[in-house]
Amino acid sequence: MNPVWTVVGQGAIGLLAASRLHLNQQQVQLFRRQPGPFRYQFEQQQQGLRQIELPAATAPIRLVLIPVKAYAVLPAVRQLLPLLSADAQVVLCHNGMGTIEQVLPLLSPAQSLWFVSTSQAAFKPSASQIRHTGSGPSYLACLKATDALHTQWVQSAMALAFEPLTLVDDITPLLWRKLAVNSVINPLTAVHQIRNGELAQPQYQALITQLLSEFIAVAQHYGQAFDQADISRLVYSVIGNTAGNYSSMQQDKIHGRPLELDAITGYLLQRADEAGLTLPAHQALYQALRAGDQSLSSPR
Ligand code: KPL
Repeated sequence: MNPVWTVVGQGAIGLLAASRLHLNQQQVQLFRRQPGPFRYQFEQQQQGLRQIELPAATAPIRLVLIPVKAYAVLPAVRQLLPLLSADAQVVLCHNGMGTIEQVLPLLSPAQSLWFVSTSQAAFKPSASQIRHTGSGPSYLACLKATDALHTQWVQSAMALAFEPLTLVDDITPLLWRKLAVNSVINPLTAVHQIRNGELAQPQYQALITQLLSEFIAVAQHYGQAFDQADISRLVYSVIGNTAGNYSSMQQDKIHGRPLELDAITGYLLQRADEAGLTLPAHQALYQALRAGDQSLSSPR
């Protein structure tokens, strides 16, 4: 019998992962605020629609994927702690940085922590519909050693949930790389309320260049070397590959939900502050989004 996976919440990436696990004959339960099973429609790329029903989670929880927004990670972990088994494997998956340091000290000696950084894209047209909208590489790293059996369970399940998945020893450089992408695309699309592809327009070019050079200065201070041309190519390739999509921050803003700003732009500003650096372009985006300020909404 396969071990049971618990997926926290009912966000787009979480339901994508839960659906793929379920369709690959894994046992999956959902840890949500609402009681009872959750029934939804899953639209896979080129594979049509599937109706899926997943049961509500029951304790003890041994294998748990927490694909919630960065600001919700700590509250979710605190809520889960009394329900976790002594050997629980906790997998985080979100944009931005800063949660690993917060969660690690909360786990007991035999519990382990993992992180998945993904470029899979999913969209919820309604509360009970989930659409897989884009595929891309994902990376998995173990942040706290565990035994061979638990390693095998986590690695094989995450490969099903996030395929194509690569196992890495050190997730930090990849998290910085993703931070570069998210710290440009997410706040800009949220401030201007545009699709990702609009950022390829020439009027955004100078600002994107400045955001990236500010990012590179901070990353370098923390031992992460990035080349401007290289990172710029990466950001423009994501802009091109996700041209028709709205970023998660644009969606959160338009629906009046909290923004992942503190784990993305805020994280960068905090690290810059500690390093004695100033980041005027990131600071301006941060302030515009914090204040709900629309003054940057016309770049022309
Ligand atoms: O990760 C994303 C997000 O929307 O959060 C990007 C890469 C910007 C794709 O939209």
